[in-house]
Order: sequence, then C-alpha cells, then structure tokens
Amino acid sequence: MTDALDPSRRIVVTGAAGGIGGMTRPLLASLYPGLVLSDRVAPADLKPAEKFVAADLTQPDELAAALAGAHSIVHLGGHSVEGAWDQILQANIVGCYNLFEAARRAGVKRVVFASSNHAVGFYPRKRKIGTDVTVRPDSRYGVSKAFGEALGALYADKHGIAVTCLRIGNVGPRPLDVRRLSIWISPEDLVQLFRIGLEHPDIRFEILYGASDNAASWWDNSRARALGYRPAGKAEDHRAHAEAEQARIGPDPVGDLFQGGTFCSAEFTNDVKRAGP
Ligand code: 15L
Repeated sequence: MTDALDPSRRIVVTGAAGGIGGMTRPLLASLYPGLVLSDRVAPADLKPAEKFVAADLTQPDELAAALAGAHSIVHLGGHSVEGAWDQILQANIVGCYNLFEAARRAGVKRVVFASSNHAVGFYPRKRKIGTDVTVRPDSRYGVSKAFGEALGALYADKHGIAVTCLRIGNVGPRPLDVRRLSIWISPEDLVQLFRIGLEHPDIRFEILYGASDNAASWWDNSRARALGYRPAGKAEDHRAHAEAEQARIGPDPVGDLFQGGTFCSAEFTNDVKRAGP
C-alpha cells in the first residue's frame, strides 16, 4: 500500500464544526481511522471516538499544533457566505494563507480545498462552463475562494503539495430551490470527491466541480469523471420539492440570470447587460 492509501494516515479536517463538516464527518470517520477534526470550537455533537484539536485559522501557532504529523488536510474552514471585508479578509484570505503555509511547514502531502461556485458566480446560467474559465467571482466571498484556488496552485507548483480545489455547489440532503437543481451535491458524492483528492495518484493541482449528477448542471465536470468520480445523487429526483420552494421565494430579476443567484444580486449596481448574461 502506498502512503497515500494508508487508511491510518492523519487527515485533518478544518471547519469540522460547520455545515459541510457536520454532514461529512461520519462518512469520513468510517473511511479514515486517522481522522482529526479541527475548528475554533468543537462540534456540539462530538463523539467520544472522534479526535478534536482546536485551532483558529488566524493563529499560525495553533494551526502548526493542529497540523503536526498530518499527512493530508480537508480545508473546510473559514467564512462560508458573503460577509464584511474584514471578516472575509481574516477568515478566508489570511486564514487560507496560514493554512497552506502551516501545511508546507508540517510536510503535508495533500490538501483538498473547499472552494465554491461563487468563484465563478457571474457566469450566466445559459452558459456551460468548464474548470478552465477565468474566474468571475460574485462577492467578496467568491473573491476569497478564487484567492484560495490561486494559493493552492502556488503551493502545488512551488512546493509539490497535491492540491484539489472543489468548487462546491450546495451540499445537503436535497436541492433547496430551482437554482440548486443545477448545483446540488449530496454529502456522499462530496465525500467521493474528497477521496479523489486524498488518494488519487495523479493529483498535482486540480479544480473540480462539487456537484452531483444533475441534469440541469451548468458545469462540465469531465475531469472529475476522468479521475473516477461517479456521483449517485440526481437533483431531478427532487424537482417537485425544489420548484415548490422556489414558488415561495419568488423571482430575483438579477440573480436569476447568473449562476451565483442572490450572491450576484446583493449590492448589484451594474446594468445586467454589462455584466453579460
Ligand atoms: C456556498 O459557497 C455557501 O457556502 C453555501 O452556504 C451556499 O450559499 C452555496 O454556496 C450556494 O451557492 O448555494
């Protein structure tokens, strides 16, 4: 067995107390006995068998302690929606830099970075995009995710860390509305993508879309498929629920044109024709 496939290797999950951490922790625990959870504060439902190390992404010493002896990282930590600049700056820019730098110092081999669809949110819904397009962030949050992808490329090229950036859509048991029919991913499918990042021998630097097998997808995820991704979730199975929820939400004249939805319409002062749908 190669080192990368050793199930006992220490894998640190940052942001373990957050939404995605909560949905994927049990699945990861059954695959990786060496799993270590990290966040500023322990998850409320931490099990006795789960190992937890507290670390604040803005504190390099705390990160160094959390990453000591780590083989790989799943970096879910940071601010997970749009926020004030200083909030995004500290959690997602400074925090992400501290994370990659601590990983390099600790000799970490692989990082899976939770990027977001909001790094490319200003692409129009009528256009299908691959992972090679120029970023079009829809928010300060989206800019921070594009920054994280760029930082991942730097640490892959300069230091040889195998980095997988997942432009995650929306994770949950089912799509929440019509927009999410295009970007939804089940927790099980997301863990499949984590595994590719943690184990696949060909990873050097990758950007993949974090989406299930959605008929209405706006993304070409053929690279993920080439790496063995076989999503089981199908958003169309939940269309009736998503449409019913959408009817309650109502229209968003700007957000409905773009992939990022409300992240695009928030604070929007442009003419939609200039933004290019
Ligand atoms: C994200 O990146 C957020 O973390 C999540 O809370 C959702 O807003 C999601 O995108 C989405 O686009 O639905």
